[in-house]
Amino acid sequence: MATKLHNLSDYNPEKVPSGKGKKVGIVYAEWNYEITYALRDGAVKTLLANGVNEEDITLASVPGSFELIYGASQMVKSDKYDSVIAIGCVIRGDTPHFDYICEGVTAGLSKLNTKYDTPVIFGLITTNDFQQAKDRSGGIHGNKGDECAVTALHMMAQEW
Ligand code: RBF
Repeated sequence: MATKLHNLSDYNPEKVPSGKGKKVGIVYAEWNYEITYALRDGAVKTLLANGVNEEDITLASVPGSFELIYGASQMVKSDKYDSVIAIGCVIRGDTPHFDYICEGVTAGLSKLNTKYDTPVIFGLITTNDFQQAKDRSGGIHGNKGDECAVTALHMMAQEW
């Protein structure tokens, strides 16, 4: 069966709320930096294109995806941001490590979303190989960083 390829980052640009005046923290992992830098840059570009001021975007790097939990937690607790985007890339290897990191990061970031008032956007891509990660960080499946930015804009615009 043929797989229909489509850009997963398609969204209606007219429905993206403006981020003017909003402050966004982006924490990104250095592991698989070729992927995470592309995701980070995609997020920044989309935030800027939708009204967020450059000086209102703060970038912080952490060594690996597991440290995204701590980095995002610190950003949230600082109360300086209207949203926090956590970006990482975990590629499946030969050991069960992949599962532990993915589960740990997912649980850690999820907890922040229920405990604190700042929305944390999940920008962890988890793939079987490097090519799948490339395809989702500015390749045939778009850029997940771009999607994270759009999600952050929606979450910040909502009156809760
Ligand atoms: N971090 C990532 O962001 N992506 C990975 O694919 C990744 N794979 C790892 C595989 C192994 C075997 C180990 C030990 C660590 C890996 N890490 C990865 C790093 C991890 O997120 C974290 O930085 C370290 O475990 C230190 O807390």
